[in-house]
Amino acid sequence: MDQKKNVNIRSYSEDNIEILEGLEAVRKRPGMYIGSTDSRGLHRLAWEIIDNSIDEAMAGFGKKIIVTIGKDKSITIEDNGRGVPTGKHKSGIPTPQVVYTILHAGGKFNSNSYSSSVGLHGVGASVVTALSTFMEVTISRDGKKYQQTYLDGGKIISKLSIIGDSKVNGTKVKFIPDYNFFSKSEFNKSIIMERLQENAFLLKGVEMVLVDERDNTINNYIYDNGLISYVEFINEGNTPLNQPIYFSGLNQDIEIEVVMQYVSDSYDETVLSFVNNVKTDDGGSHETGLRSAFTRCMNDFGKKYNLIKEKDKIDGSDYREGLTAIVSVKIPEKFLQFEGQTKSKLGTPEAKVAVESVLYEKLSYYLEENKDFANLIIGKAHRASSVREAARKAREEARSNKKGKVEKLLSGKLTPAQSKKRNECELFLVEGDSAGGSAKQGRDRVFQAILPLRGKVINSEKNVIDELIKNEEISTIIHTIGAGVGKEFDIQEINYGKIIIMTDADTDGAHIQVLLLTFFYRFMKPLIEQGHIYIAMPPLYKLSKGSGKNEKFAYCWDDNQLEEQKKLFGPGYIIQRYKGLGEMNAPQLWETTMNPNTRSLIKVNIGDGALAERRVNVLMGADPKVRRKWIDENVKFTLEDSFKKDGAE
Ligand code: 0RA
Repeated sequence: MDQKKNVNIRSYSEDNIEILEGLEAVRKRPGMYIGSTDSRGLHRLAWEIIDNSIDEAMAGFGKKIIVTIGKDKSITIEDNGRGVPTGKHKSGIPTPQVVYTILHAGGKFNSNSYSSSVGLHGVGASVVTALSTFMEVTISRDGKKYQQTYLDGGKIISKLSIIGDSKVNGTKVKFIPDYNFFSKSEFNKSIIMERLQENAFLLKGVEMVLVDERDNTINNYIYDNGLISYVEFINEGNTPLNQPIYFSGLNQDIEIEVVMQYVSDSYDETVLSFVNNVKTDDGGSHETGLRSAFTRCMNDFGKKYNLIKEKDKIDGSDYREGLTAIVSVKIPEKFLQFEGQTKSKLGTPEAKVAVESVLYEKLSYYLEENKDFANLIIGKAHRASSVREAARKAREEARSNKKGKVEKLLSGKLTPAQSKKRNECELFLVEGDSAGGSAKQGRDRVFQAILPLRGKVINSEKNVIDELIKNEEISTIIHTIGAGVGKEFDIQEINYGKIIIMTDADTDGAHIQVLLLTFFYRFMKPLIEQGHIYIAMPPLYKLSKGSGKNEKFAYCWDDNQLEEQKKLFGPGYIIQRYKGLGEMNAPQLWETTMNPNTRSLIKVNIGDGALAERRVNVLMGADPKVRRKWIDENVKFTLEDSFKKDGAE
């Protein structure tokens, strides 16, 4: 007995050395293991642990996953699956310790046929331990509750021990990231919420709960209709053209699910794809299969019933205007193949074939059974194709006499920059003529151009492209940027490296921001995707004290800053609250909001395509009731977060 114990202790200490060495590598170069050490990298830690619980649910064990963000900067992930096996691994070390402290041991540690923790994330749970000051694993199985804790990057302070009895099974992992490694020291509720909700859609009937102890909120997601609920969620706020169409099938060991729904008030195509329940942001072979089967089905039907003639120039994309589609595939590990820098593009060629053949067969049948629907979509495609053709012609015209005509059109509106280096140039879209005037005087004329916006920018969600172009403000913006619009937009041709929206810091200003962002999102999406759109941040207050030579003053961007400045200034200060840009004179506007050395800008980017899409839909879409409700529930969130704002620049 004693002897055996000794051996164990020895092997523990030996293993310790090896383990520490392994995890030390992660601590030396965290980026190599988790991609980056920004907010994304921090959240990767959570995904590593959450994916393991999701795998267990995908294998059919466990119906509930609870994620708790703690006040102590911890995060806890608890599932009610079978529990991590507690017996000894072949190395003699208890399995949980292997999984949570040995590098590369945990990439995949169950034998599910499908696994989310391979390929996309899947660096293993031990990487999380390596980058945490505290890691505690609690396992309930076989009537017992087991626990082990690791500190400061994987130091083992005690053996896996039984701490009590348990009638239920499950795994709970609590960790506190070592924030010294990360540039962000907080988990972001909305990022985690989006991810849990996404997983709840994909794991029909599994409940995902997010408890945030920092603000005492609980959100839970459970969808008995899975992907059908997902497509309805994305399209909420738009007018659906049809009930969601759902197909599923199996081909070459690949499980396929597809759901599709059209909306009548958007021309956009939204395709989301997933592999083993992990989103593939860059698409890949499963998406290719989907598009190809879809086009083929429509063309074949159209030709068969003489709805499409040989001369018609209908393109696959014409069929997909207004379509929201989700394709989710489950691929056995042996087929998995990912491409691209972020490994979020599916390579697996079998997936294209599988999706294509399942969808072609089922959709062809569906179209025969639902001829009205098929007619409707083919009619829509004809119109889309003629609009596309018209936009192409318009752009060619604009290009052939770009100089003279456009300059004339913009004279009196645009104050251009002198520099011909387009990348360096900045375009300020300024709310109102008076602020436009100050901006013109205050700017650096070498690289800053000013375009004042007078009337209301029209709501682009409700308008199709050819109507939009007729709106004067929108048309001026399109010509100023100079790169076309909609499908014909070509980012290579933009005249400005930065396009900066400068509005008053009030609700009207926020509204203009949302309208412009919606327009860019809908019709010049690459501008947002490639980080060309910014929001200027004028100060809210000016604090001053004394007069003449003794005057001192400071600008404040929020109430905290104001309070701090008040303390610094001592009694006798005067506060000016800026109600609009117009209250600042030209030098003030330059100094606070336009001078690259002193201003702050917010870079606009799209976090989650689907969510941004839906928020745009809800905010701008046709149904005012939905919009109203959503704004009431989320108003703060909306303005702060409807487009994720990156750190100030
Ligand atoms: C391997 C085998 C078994 C369960 C698990 C792994 C498992 C791992 C995790 C990670 C988080 N939650 C988890 N739940 C389960 C099954 C062993 C058996 O009971 O047959």
